[in-house]
Amino acid sequence: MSVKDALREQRIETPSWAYGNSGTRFKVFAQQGVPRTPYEKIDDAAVVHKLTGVAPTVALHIPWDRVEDYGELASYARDRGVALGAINSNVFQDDDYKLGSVCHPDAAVRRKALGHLLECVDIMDATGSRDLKLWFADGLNYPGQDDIRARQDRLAEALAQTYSRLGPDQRMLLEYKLFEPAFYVTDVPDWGTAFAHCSQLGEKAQVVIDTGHHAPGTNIEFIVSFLLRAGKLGAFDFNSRFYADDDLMVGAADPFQLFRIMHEIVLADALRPAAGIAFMLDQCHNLEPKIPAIIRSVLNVQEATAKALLVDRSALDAAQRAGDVLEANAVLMDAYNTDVRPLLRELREDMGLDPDPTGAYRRSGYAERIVAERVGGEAAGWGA
Ligand code: PSV
Ligand code: MN
Repeated sequence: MSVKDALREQRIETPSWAYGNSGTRFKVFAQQGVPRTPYEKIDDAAVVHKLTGVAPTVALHIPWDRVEDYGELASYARDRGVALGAINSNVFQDDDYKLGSVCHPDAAVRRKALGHLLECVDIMDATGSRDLKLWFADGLNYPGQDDIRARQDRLAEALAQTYSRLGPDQRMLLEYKLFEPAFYVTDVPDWGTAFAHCSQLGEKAQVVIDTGHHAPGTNIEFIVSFLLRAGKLGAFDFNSRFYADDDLMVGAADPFQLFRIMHEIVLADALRPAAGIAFMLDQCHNLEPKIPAIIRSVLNVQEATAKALLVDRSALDAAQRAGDVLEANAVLMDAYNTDVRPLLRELREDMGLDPDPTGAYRRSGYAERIVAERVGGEAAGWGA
C-alpha cells in the first residue's frame, strides 16, 4: 500500500472533553463559544473531521456526556458525518470514591462503581461503540492506608464482572497511570499491571497507553512494541507532557517520541483500522483555543505517521542484519527529518479537502459563530 493510501485510511478519535473548558487545580480559564452540551461537542468534532478528513469518531465520557437518549445522540453524530467512539467510564468524581472505586474497602462503594461500569456497557449498546475505556483513580496516599493485595483482588473481581457483560464485538480497554490523584500506591500504575489483568480476562481486554502516564524517560515505544507482539495493545490516549500528566497537544513536547511510537505501529502493520488499535487523543486545552488545538493535534499525529511510513524498510532491515548501527540509525533519522507537509497537503487535495485545515478553520467563521451563538447555559468542563 502506498504511503498516501495508508494515510488516507488513518483514523484518529477526538475526545469530547477536549472541546470543553479545562484547567489546573489552580484555575480554569473559561473560553467563549465552548459547547454546553454533548450535542455541541459533536458539532465541534464534526468540524475537526470535515477539515482533516481523518477524525471520524468522538469519544464520550460518562457522566460528563450523559444524555436522555444515546441512540439519538448517535444518530445526531451520524447526521453530521461522525460516529461515537469509545465510552470512557468515570468512577473518580463522586464523594463516595474518596478512598477508591472498584478497589474501595467498602463493598457498597464497589457495587456502585461496578454499576457505573455496567451502565457504560448499556450505553455502548445504544451508541454502537466498540470500546469501553476504563481508568481508575484508585490508590493510596499513605503506607498502611489499605491492603495493596486485597485491592488487586477487588479490582480483578470488578474487571471480571464487567468483562462478562461485554457483547461479542465489544472490548474493554484498561488504562494505567503512574500516579495522580494517588501519590503512594496507584492500583493500576503501569502497563505490566494492566497487561496482567487483561491477560487473565481474555482477548476482549486490552491495554491503553496514555502517553502522559509514565515516569519521565520511560521508553514508550518499547511498551508499544511489547504489547503489539502480545496482541494486547488496544488503544492510545495521545497527548504531550513535559513533567507529569500535562495533557498538552500531542507532538508538541516530543515529536520524535511520537514518530518512534508510530514507527513501531507501522512495523507491526497496525495502522490499518482493521488492526483494531484505537488512536485517540486525551488532551486538555487550558490556554489555547480548543478546536484549532485539536486540529493541530490531529495534524501532528498525521505528520509523525507519514514520517514513520517513509522509513526505508529494506534499507533498515539490511543495516540491522549487517549490524551497521550507524546506517540503521541514519535510515530512521532520514525519515524523521523529511518534511512531510507537502505530501500531506497533496493528500488533502486528493481527498477534496483544503490543504491547510488550520487556515480553512480560521476562514470558515465557525469560531466567531459559536461565540455568538453559544450564549447562556453552562459551558461544558470542570468549573469554568
Ligand atoms: C486520567 O488522567 C485520564 O488520562 C483518563 O483517560 C481519564 O478518562 C481522562 O484522563 C480524563 O481527562
Ligand atoms: Mn487518558
